[in-house]
Amino acid sequence: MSSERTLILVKPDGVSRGLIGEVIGRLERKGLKIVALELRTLERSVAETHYGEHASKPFFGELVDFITSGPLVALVAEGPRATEAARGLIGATDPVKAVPGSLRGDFALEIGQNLVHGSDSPESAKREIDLFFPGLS
Ligand code: IDP
Repeated sequence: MSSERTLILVKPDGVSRGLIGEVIGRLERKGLKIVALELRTLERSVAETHYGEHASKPFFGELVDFITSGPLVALVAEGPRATEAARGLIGATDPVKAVPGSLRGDFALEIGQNLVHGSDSPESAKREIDLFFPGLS
């Protein structure tokens, strides 16, 4: 079966709450393979590029402040339809609406601190992997 790569971030709230293992464990138990992984604190310029599609939104400044506020874990997960599979594990953007059993449904309450990022399409995944792990998409 053909394989695909996707970018996952354990956001600073997930790292500070000790949930790195929980996120990675769920990705691995689903069958996705971790092919790159790094703990890093983002520069504002990288965060602004990553979230560029939201630049005109009222919450953009808050979003960049938050994602640069401390270390996050960036990783590339690989598997069949990896982007769709990971989005299913992560759950809806608003954690109150995310179904129980998803990461956001189980571990988050606030939209601004929703624990995990996952690329929203294979095209976004390629762009995001190129930003975080050049050459790996
Ligand atoms: P996604 O992370 O589920 O793909 P996006 O719509 O791409 O959701 O939004 C990116 C991130 O921006 C969200 O994960 C969330 O943390 C933040 N965000 C989205 N909408 C709002 C909002 O209305 N207020 C504050 N933060 C928001």
